[in-house]
Amino acid sequence: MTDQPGPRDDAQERLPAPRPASAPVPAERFSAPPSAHRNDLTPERTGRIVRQSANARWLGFIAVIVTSLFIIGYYFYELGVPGGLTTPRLQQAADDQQVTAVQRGYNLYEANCAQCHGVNGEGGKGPTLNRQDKLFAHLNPDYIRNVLTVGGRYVCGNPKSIMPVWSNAGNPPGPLNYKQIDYLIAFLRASKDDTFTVLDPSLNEPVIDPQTGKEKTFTGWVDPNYKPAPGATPFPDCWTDEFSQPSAAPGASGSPGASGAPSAAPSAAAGETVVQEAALNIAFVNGTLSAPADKPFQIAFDNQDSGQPHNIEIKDASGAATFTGAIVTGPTKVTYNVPALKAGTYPFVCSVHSNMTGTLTVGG
Ligand code: HEC
Ligand SMILES: [Cu+2]
Repeated sequence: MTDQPGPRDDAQERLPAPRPASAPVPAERFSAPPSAHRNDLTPERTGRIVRQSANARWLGFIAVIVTSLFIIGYYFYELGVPGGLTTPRLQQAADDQQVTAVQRGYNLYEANCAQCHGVNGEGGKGPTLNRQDKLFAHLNPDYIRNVLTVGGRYVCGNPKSIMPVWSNAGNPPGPLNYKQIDYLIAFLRASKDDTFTVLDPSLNEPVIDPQTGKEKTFTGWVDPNYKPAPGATPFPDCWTDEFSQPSAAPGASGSPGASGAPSAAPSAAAGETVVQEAALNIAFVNGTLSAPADKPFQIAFDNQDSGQPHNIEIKDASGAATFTGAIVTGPTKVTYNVPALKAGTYPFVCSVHSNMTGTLTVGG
């Protein structure tokens, strides 16, 4: 601004002081009132500054408190309150994901696997999956992944295994992708102690049980506290080995070697009855058999299932096995010598495939 005479060496805004036209130009350099140029503080101003700084200190104090509380709170939110009161946030997120994986695995299992392994893994055409000793020592995630990638032949080396390849990384590729395989593994390894909600596979909404009106739930299979009995043999690598172990020896008169020459069957010299049974497509061809009471008899068993192990196991009313025939892999014929049985009705099964069942009527 150059409308004022005199040197201007500071940039302060000045209001032009009114002056009479006649008066000489004041000698003062500044046109602001003298109060503006005071360097000392008035008592009011001092008071104000003191009050302001007290406020500022409070504000700062509160800011520090709030920030520290936030940091402490966030610390516990992130890492969990000690003593297990809350779950760390990352852990929580992982748990939620785990739950989702198990729920999806459940649906995949029921849709693809239950037909052979049973709705609860109790077994059927395929081996049981829900047994603790098996889950403990045998069905680990890597193993399950391999089985699903290679197919059933991975288990016992049986090239005719009825279990197909499931993973689309297999050869030939199966129907499930790596994520779905992960979900299945998560489900098979889920803990017994955890309860999960059944979700509708397409809607992803909880399924309501029409009877109770409540959400349907399921639990995992794995008992986290399971400990095998000391000295127990771990589950064999090949599930059928379990049946062919000599544990059944005392009553296992059906072993083809022990029961004399199988060729003796047609002769049945002693007038023994010969009952015909066959197995095809993992089922007994004759669902009902009959035999005389209190007399030993023979079962001519024709396993027509190529590559499939089958036998006949006759149970009594209590469900205990009264006769266990040797397991034979088809196509084969074998003759079982069954000891005398009292009159009655006896269910029989294939020891390998728990869904192969029939009824034997003795002395009917
Ligand atoms: C057509 C029937 C069938 C279907 C469907 C089926 N499996 Fe299997 N599974 C078998 C048979 C049979 C075996 C035993 C392998 C063999 O020796 O042939 C087996 C073996 C297994 C094993 C290894 C068991 C062991 O004792 O080592 C696992 C794990 C398994 N299946 C998981 C699954 C899963 C998961 C699914 C669904 C994606 C499935 N299976 C679908 C028939 C089936
Ligand atoms: Cu069988």
